[in-house]
Amino acid sequence: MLQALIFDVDGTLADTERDGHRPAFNRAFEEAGLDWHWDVALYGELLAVTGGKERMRHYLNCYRPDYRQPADFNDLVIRLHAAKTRHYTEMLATGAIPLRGGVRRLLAEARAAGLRLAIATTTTPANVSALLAHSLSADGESWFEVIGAGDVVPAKKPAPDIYNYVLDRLGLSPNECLAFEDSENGLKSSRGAGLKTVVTVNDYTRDHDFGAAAIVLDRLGDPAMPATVLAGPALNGSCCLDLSTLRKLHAA
Ligand code: XBP
Ligand code: MG
Repeated sequence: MLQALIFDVDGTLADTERDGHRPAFNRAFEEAGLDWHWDVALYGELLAVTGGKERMRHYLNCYRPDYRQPADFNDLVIRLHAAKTRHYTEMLATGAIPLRGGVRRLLAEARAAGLRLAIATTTTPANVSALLAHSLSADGESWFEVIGAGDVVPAKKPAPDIYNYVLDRLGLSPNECLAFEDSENGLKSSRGAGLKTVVTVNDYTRDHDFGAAAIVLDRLGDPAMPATVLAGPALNGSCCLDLSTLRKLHAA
């Protein structure tokens, strides 16, 4: 029996990376007087590494071999990341980043049907709270029984740890749940935890390898903006990925 749906956040619930996280990083860099700037294309490459602090270190190692680390480098990374989180959550508070098409519809359908909801993400917990409060609903966080986020597990996606953490807290086995992801790192993580996974692609992830997904779509879809299946079973006349299709995918 399908008991719970477990959602990734960035790229899956909302398109947060290009116009959310990326400018927030750039503002933090500018504010600190650093000449680091991540344009849209570079940021797409940097997304290969999950986690903001890890991403900054990766940038310096691979793109700025000239950079000389100060003695307090670890503190600098932590300070920059805290500033980035402040900029990002302030941006979310203005309602700047809406949920992706069909997300609200599916969450509401699942709640009405008594399915349990959870989150498994690499992003910082404050980012999840801000997105849910400002883009879903004032009580959006309470829609999710378990929120696994950020440094709560040391190994971020593509490691399966965050999904295992969430499954453990839900008290469910992977075959009682479905995961929702947008990226190859995310899919590796969910599959590594044994979860069947729905993928909705975005501009940064369209060309990733999603061979291990149960279905790949351009969005979850709703009547105003229907979903298109990119790989996997057809939606059988429905405009979107609804609960009956989800139950079939889960049972297949
Ligand atoms: C996406 C990420 C995150 C964000 C930045 O995670 O890789 O690192 O880009 O978040 P997911 P922080 O798709 O699993 O939600 O800066 O807070 O780490
Ligand atoms: Mg993601």
